[in-house]
Amino acid sequence: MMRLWGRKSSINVQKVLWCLDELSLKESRDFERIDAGLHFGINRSPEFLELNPNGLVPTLDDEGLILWESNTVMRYLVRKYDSQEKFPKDIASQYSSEKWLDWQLGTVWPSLRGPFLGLTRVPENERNYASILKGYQDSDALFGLLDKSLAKTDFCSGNQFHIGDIALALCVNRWILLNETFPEKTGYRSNYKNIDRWFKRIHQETQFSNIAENQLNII
Ligand SMILES: N[C@@H](CCC(=O)N[C@@H](CS)C(=O)NCC(=O)O)C(=O)O
Repeated sequence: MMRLWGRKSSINVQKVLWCLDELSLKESRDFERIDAGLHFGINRSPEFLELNPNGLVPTLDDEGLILWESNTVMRYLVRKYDSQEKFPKDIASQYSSEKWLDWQLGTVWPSLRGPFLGLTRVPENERNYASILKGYQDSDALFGLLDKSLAKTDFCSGNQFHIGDIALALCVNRWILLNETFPEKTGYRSNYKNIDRWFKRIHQETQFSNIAENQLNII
């Protein structure tokens, strides 16, 4: 059986769990999940480092194929298990989704990660509030770019949901929650109407809430 290492509170594990859910692959029936990371440990053990030398989650073992990097794991799951054609396969949708996946990993998350970790993991008296504010405001500006794109389409890569939406919706969720929880530390959050409409659609039409609704466990 496919095995996935990772705690449910990790944004990168959530991407994979959400993708598995969209593909109707169920925990215990189709895959085994092993809690790992943070207080669960395991991810620094020699056995785990043999699988993923980064010592990070998610890590997947599918019939001996070991994969890490959440976006790559999602790409793989869709390629191998999307027999129902849940996700669009035409080249335009596929590569538009790829573009947003890379943007999430290389551009958005590097800005939002600092405020997220700073406010949820770093003890209060050690927090660098200037850097938290800057990171949050940088991400806020970046989401303006996503908002503009979403004025033209229902989802990130066209009018159908794709894995680019998964990666970005989980970032948007943290961007909203951080501001709601620590408004005086994040500063202003823009009111982006197209993101709002898209995020509502994500709630209504996808398995998002199974994976990420109770997000206060991020803290
Ligand atoms: N680029 C990697 C990053 C993986 C990553 O940073 N994982 C974090 C959780 S989100 C982790 O394993 N942190 C160590 C821990 O939880 O102990 C990916 O997308 O999978």
